[in-house]
Amino acid sequence: MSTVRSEIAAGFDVQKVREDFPVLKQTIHGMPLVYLDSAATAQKPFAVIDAIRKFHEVDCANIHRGVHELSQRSTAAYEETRSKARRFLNARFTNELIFVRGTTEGINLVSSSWGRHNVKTGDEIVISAMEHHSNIVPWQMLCEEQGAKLRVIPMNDRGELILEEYQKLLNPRTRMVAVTHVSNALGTINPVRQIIEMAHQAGALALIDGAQAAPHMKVDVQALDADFYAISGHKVVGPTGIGILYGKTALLNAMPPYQGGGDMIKTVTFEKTTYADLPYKFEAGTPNIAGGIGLGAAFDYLTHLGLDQIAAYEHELLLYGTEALLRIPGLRIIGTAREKAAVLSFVIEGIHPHDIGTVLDRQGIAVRTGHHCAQPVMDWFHVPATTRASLAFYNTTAEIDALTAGLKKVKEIFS
Ligand code: 7TS
Repeated sequence: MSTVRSEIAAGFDVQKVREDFPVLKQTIHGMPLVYLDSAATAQKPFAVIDAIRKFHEVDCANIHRGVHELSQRSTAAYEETRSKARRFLNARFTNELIFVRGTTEGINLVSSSWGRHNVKTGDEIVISAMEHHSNIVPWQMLCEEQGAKLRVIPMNDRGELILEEYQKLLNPRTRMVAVTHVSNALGTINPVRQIIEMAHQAGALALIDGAQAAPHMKVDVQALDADFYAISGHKVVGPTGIGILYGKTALLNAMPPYQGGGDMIKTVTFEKTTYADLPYKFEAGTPNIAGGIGLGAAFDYLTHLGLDQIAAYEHELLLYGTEALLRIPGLRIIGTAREKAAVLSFVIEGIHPHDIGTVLDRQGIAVRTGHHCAQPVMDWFHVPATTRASLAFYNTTAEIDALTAGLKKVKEIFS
């Protein structure tokens, strides 16, 4: 299996791929940019930039309301992205894909609309110890409002969820299990198929935060049997301010609207409003049309490159990077799961991550330092913050070499 993976990776022409990303061709503080912060946001290929530009230059109009040519064009392009999202996530029906601002809004939509109508006093919501704040806080808010209880699946020292403990948390009061597919702070790839199955056996629903999975691996919401799956456009080389929430038809149909306004109604009188059918019931107001169209180009781009090819190549980068970092004395990698995406979170004894990030930046190397919006993960590992190099398919082993050289300089300065 791993030989097959490395053969696929060997066939990946990263130099050619890099030509598609104009932002990568620049120097920062006189050094070539080494962008290692793709978990925060991915860079954008020409295909996405051009699609957004074409919309504004040629097709700009509001959607779902005009008989005129421009409105028809913009509506068609925007709705085409919904079909592309269906194929990208392998959903069954196009109306199961709701446009949202991003993963955060997708989760808030479910916790508000589904949550307020299905979670009562004494009910329980299960999340995990490695969630991004966006998959903690909305559930916490819901629990406070409804008098429900938030329960947390613990993890082991490698940063893997402990499924035996998860099993113990499940009971007839469990309404929802909301877990990340891939951890942004640790890189752990969770066994979400199994997690969902266990939730269903307990009579609960399952929401998967796919923000960090969708850019790096093939996602199949039907094979996973996820009830809800949320992704952010900007992490899949698309624009910011747009994302997709997948939900099963029957669940979405039974849920009340999230926001009221234009485009989500059938009829309005002062006495009563009737709501539009799926997916429009959840899409009040003029959306991020350009973003939606750009997202469609992003789906095409990743599909064309091949998610399996991307995953194989990034895995090789992860192995290379892990080995390289471990050669640095005093460096400890936080997150060593056996199933891991290309995230390298680490601490260096005696040096604060912000100092590391600042010195690296002077060398043109962009990493993220801090708690990565996952403060409970930092608490669990007893570190205030980490430095995180998050890799994408446009990164190279030479860039990892630049990172290790940069870290050697950090050590010289601070020791
Ligand atoms: N869930 C996970 C696992 C994430 O990594 C992020 C963003 C989100 C949800 C929220 O996504 P948004 O697009 O709605 O903001 N993670 C990061 C990060 O790791 N660094 O910056 C943002």
